[in-house]
Amino acid sequence: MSGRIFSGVQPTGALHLGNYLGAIRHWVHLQQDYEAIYCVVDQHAITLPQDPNELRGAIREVAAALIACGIDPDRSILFNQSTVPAHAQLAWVLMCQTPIGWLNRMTQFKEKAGKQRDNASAGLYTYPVLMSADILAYNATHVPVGEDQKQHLELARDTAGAFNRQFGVEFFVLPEPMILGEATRVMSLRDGTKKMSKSDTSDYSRINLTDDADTIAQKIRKAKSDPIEGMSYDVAGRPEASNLLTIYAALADLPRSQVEAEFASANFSAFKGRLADLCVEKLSPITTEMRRLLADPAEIDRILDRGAEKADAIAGPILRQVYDIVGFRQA
Ligand code: AQP
Repeated sequence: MSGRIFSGVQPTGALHLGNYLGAIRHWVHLQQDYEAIYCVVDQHAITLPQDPNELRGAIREVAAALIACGIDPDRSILFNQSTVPAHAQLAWVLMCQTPIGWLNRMTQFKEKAGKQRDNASAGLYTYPVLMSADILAYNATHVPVGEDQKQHLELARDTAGAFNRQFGVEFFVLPEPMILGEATRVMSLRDGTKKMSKSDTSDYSRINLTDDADTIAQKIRKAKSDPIEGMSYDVAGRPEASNLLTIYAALADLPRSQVEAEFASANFSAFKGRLADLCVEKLSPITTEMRRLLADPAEIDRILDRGAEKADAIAGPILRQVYDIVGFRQA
């Protein structure tokens, strides 16, 4: 084994192509070489308001999606965050090592809080510290994420370093980000300058792993295009064309330059047809397997419970050592 990886995904809605290409499909490959811990981060989800019944459903749905994508719960640890208390407990200790100035620099808070910053929850503001705790609770060596999480990963490294310095220990490993593949930042189908996101109000902005073939084809047909002849990669000048070429390359497992050359003289609509076919070919087995798994929610719960036990067996002792280092008396 080359190390221990931790990564998480929020149950804030159906997973989309950005989650899949930017993160999850790499998680599947990494299971072979790393001790892998994958978490449905439900405590992160409530940093924005969630309907309790929808949240319960989304936790199972995301777990089913991960398994359907190829995460093997017998090989990797798969669980939901709130069932392992060390995450929230360690977050408090780390919160006390994290200067407010570091949190003030986090761009995701600014984007998500928008103009209503004073009304945003303290949870949304301190979210990156909980993410640091998620990783450090396992002393994970590597964290595979999409580009959007890079800044939070740097904070996790800074927080680990601050703790080690404050207590004069070499306790926390500084986790390395792993930002892999061609599609590290998949953009919205409606606006090539915005990240594809679960919380975008337009369902046409993303391909969900739950979409059927007709919906996928329709969303790709309606994706924003531009009037320039042929397909070419130029992020600044042609963000939408560049995004679709990147998606194609990632799904086909081809270098982007090869895809660009292949479609250099194709018009947008011909290219979209080919992309839709490829998307359906790659995603429909996942959707079918997800539906099969979701027909037995009790089995998903059993998988998550088994994962939580294994996660707790790693994180519990690490938390107790942290408590000892900071000077807490333990029962
Ligand atoms: N558009 C994306 N392109 C590449 N990677 C992405 N990821 C998310 N969006 C893209 C990566 O997917 C993993 C899980 O993400 P998450 O759901 O926990 O959080 P997120 O980054 O906040 O994703 P969303 O879809 O934007 O969710 P909401 O709208 O709820 O905030 C992470 O590794 C992430 O980098």
